[in-house]
Amino acid sequence: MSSAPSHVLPQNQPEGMSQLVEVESDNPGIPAASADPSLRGPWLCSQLEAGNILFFARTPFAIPQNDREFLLGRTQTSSALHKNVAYRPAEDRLTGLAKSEEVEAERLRFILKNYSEHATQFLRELLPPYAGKWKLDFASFRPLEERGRPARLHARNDLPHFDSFPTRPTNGDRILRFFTNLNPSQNRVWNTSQTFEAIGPHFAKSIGLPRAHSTNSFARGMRGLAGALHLPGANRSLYDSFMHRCHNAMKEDASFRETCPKKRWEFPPGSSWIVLTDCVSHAVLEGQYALEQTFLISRRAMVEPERSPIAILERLAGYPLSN
Ligand SMILES: O=C(O)CCC(=O)C(=O)O
Ligand SMILES: [Fe+2]
Repeated sequence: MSSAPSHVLPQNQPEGMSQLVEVESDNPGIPAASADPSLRGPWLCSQLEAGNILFFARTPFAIPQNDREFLLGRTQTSSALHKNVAYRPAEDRLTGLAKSEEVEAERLRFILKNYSEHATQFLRELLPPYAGKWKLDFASFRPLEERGRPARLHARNDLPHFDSFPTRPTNGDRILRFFTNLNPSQNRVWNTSQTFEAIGPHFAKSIGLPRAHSTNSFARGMRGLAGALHLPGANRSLYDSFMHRCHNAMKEDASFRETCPKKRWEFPPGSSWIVLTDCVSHAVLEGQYALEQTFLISRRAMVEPERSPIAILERLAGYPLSN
């Protein structure tokens, strides 16, 4: 990895550049880990909330070798494993596969279910302040080479962005992702730039904060009706609409993406890492074959809630941005 250990602050670094926290029991940078294990979880949470990356040189739970072989495409028969696939834990089902791919879909569902369950159990133990205070979002398998992967501008993941999901508003809750590089020989390469704390206010100025919802009873009634009819975007809070516009603005802004300070990360084969991707501006540049599980963590579970994007934006706005 191209980084100093987490407890050494590099000199002359722009504000809000992510650092790597190597989570190993003998890392002397983790304070009091051995003396008082009850401090370890909150400390790791505070590192995530500061925009740092928790890094595991080896995935902290086993992924069976025959499952890896299957995912790497050595034993499949069709094209099912040649595209990104999402797994929805709440419904125990995959999306993104065709009917003809059913046999492989079944095996893939089983592997993603396992990954999802292991990641959940692992996070429960690693990060007690967040445990159970989350909504389990999707898991995904990412078999495509990221370098040069064609995508619409707003869907491009090789341009620095804060995550915001147009179809899953969080209402101020946090997006935490657990990634694993399954590739046996190739690193997964990311850039990160400054955190939301450092550059969110700049985007708030350039794209404008959302205007407060009107409190008159007609407008309230119309919003209630739109919600009851499940109209698209009806439940999207002011926070979500800002974060989505910010995500798009970052990708559209050629000067930002070219001139923003960048740190390059190389996640080796067999490693895992955890990031709050709504406050770490990130881009994936290279790599093929990754697994990922997303958690939507209650904003109320944060150990430093005032550092959350919603708190930063509400301080700027002077009014609530959640529903
Ligand atoms: O696949 C990756 O490594 C990260 C891509 C990304 O930015 C995302 O899924 O939001
Ligand atoms: Fe992303």
